[in-house]
Amino acid sequence: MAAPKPVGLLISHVILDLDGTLLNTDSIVSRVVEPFLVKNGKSWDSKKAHKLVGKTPYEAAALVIEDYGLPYSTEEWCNIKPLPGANRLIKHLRSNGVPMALASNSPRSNIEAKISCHEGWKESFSAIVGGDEVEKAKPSPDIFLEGAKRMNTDPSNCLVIEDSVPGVTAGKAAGMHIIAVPSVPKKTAEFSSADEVINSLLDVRPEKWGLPPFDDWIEGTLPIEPWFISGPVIKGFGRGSKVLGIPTANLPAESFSDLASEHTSGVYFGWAGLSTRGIYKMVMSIGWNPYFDNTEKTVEPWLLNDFGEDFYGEELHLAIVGYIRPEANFPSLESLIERIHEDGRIAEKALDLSVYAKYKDSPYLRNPLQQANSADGQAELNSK
Ligand code: RBF
Ligand code: MG
Repeated sequence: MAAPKPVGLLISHVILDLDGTLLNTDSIVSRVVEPFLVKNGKSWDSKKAHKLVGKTPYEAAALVIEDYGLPYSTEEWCNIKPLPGANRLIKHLRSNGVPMALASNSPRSNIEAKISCHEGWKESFSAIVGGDEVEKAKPSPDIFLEGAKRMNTDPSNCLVIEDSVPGVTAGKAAGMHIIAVPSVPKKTAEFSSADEVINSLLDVRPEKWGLPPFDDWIEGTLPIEPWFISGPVIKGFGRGSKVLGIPTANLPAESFSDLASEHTSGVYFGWAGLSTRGIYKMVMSIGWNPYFDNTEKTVEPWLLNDFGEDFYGEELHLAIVGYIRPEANFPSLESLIERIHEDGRIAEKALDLSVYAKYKDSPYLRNPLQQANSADGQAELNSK
């Protein structure tokens, strides 16, 4: 992560983009495009779709749906889930009295429909500006300038959080400070005009901008709303035990296209259930392994236990309960290995804390089907 360019303690207001920044708008694409393809006799290749989405900003995909006037009820908007860290960020800024605006190219009515699904969101914004309320959409600065104006503040006091290149361009043109949270991986070069580029909203450090810091980190870990995934253990790249001495029990990429778009990359930890063996502590990486420059997103859990044998094909159930850090690149393989072992020690220790230990008894770890329908829809993978 690039360090932010120095700023004075001038920032007092935050302006947030909606699609792809707070909301996982990508899911709307799979939920609309998939049935459409199927209806037209094409088979749905979720892997391809993910790549396709990766090439254009998620926001553009959402706008296509809006442009074509595809009928979307309020209820359907509610299928779009908040991105990791969105609720946490909104709550934090609100409870610390930092005024926030929402600035989106979407029509105002769509914004209203989308945020009405999420408790406490609407009340948290002192201004909402839609694409239909200004002359020119992003990358023009109009939307952001209007947001500042409605909050009665100067653009230079505003910190913008944006996932798209046009959004970053718009914010810069408005004379604001920008944190980019790219929805699309490996394109960080295009975001070089942003003041900071981060992986997910979990990595926002408000104190870097003179705003009140988060106080929810515990012993180097961040509790998250748990999510649940499962699948048969497959062979990874053969780099696990052979090169690193870290045998990861990889899950098949095809089976978590939803998950892949729903959960940003990073190092997480939690509990792992193996159908025939028991429940173990686990630390995992999700993402593109920047050190190896993978082209596909992978989920690589490392079970913190010495099994003494492989267990490919066995059903693995995971409860992911905490976050440690973004995936990073490293100057050497040794430093990567050292860091992964450090992650293991952090997870091992943290999982004894009651906030995390309580999930060890999740029924899902033993019988995923049981929880697949609850758990806030987070275990959809399982129904595939
Ligand atoms: N790969 C990276 O390129 N960067 C990382 O920061 C990184 N962190 C990891 C953290 C943990 C806990 C684990 C289990 C793996 C991590 N990896 C990371 C992935 C690692 O490179 C991968 O598991 C091996 O290449 C085996 O495929
Ligand atoms: Mg966006």
